[in-house]
Amino acid sequence: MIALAAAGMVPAAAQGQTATTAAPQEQQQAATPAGPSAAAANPAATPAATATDPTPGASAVAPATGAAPAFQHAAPTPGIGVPDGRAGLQDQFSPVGKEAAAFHNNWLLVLCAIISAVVLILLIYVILKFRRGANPVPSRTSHNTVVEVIWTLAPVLILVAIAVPSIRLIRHQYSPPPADLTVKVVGNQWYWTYQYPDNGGFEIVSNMLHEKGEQPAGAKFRTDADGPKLLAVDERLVIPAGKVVKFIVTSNDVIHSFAMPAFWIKTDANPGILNETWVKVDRPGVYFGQCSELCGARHGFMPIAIEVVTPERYAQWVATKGGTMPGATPAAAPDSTGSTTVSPAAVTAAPTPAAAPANSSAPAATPAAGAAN
Ligand SMILES: [Cu+2]
Repeated sequence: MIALAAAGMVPAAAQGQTATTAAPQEQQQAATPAGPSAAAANPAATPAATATDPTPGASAVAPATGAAPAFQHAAPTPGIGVPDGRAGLQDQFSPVGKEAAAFHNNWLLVLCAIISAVVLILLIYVILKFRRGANPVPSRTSHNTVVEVIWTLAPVLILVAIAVPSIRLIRHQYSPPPADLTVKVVGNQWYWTYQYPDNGGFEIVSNMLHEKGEQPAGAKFRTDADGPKLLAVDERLVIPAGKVVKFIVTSNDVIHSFAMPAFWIKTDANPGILNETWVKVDRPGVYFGQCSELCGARHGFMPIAIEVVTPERYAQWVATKGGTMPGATPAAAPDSTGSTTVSPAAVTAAPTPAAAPANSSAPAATPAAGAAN
């Protein structure tokens, strides 16, 4: 709805009620020059018809390919990248995730089971063998060197057996390979913005999709093709498959947390601090996560959806957002001027000082948000 309002899809009078909540995002949209961002908001703002019918805005921002085809988002696969009620971990699709899940499932769980079984068997043995009925005269044994050496050494060996793969995993997690693409992830109360500095610096604003009948007037509502309830968003974070993607994570207001269970990611988004994590996902698909740090009234309603696409489709998607691919410099938009005009815009678009007071008027914002539901 907020994106709609900013894009002028909703009459100004209609937004009056939610003006307070709309403020930060509206500023963000308004601060961005008419070019890429306004057009970027368009596909989201236009209800379902967009998919088949490219809007004038979308074609206008695609100098690279001439006629930009509308980008078809993929539908999620059941049981992949979504919680499905299972007891264990979600299937993993990043190198770190695969290593961590294997470490957990094939090593930690097995060790836990063996230790629990050994302790249980010893307990049962002691209870039966040394019960009072069988030992009218109790033993007065107080030391046994062999047993003492065993119960000291065995835990040490177990800890070493856990520490070695654990430290190796941490090393892999925090020493990423050189990045092919960097995406800046910014948490906001209560939505995410994603910036693509390597693709011309455009920014997308990602809001949760509401259920049919609950969506703000004129806004798109969730369908199953978008994803599950409370997880589907209007604008997904799109990354190319098979590439090392670095996420730089920060926040505009309070502490959020950027979490994607299928990629083994959970990184706090702290205002004023840049955290870093990375993924390399080979399987194209849609994956869902949520903000995982209690960040205010609508903390539960700022999901994260990452769509992994082939590099060719990634270039298409970037074109629909008015971005550029590094290396493939289009004649219409020289790289250097493109990036210099966009970069300051991206900086001014970050509504850090302005947004803070608007957001901190929580009492006003919360009832409005409630009313929007
Ligand atoms: Cu949050």
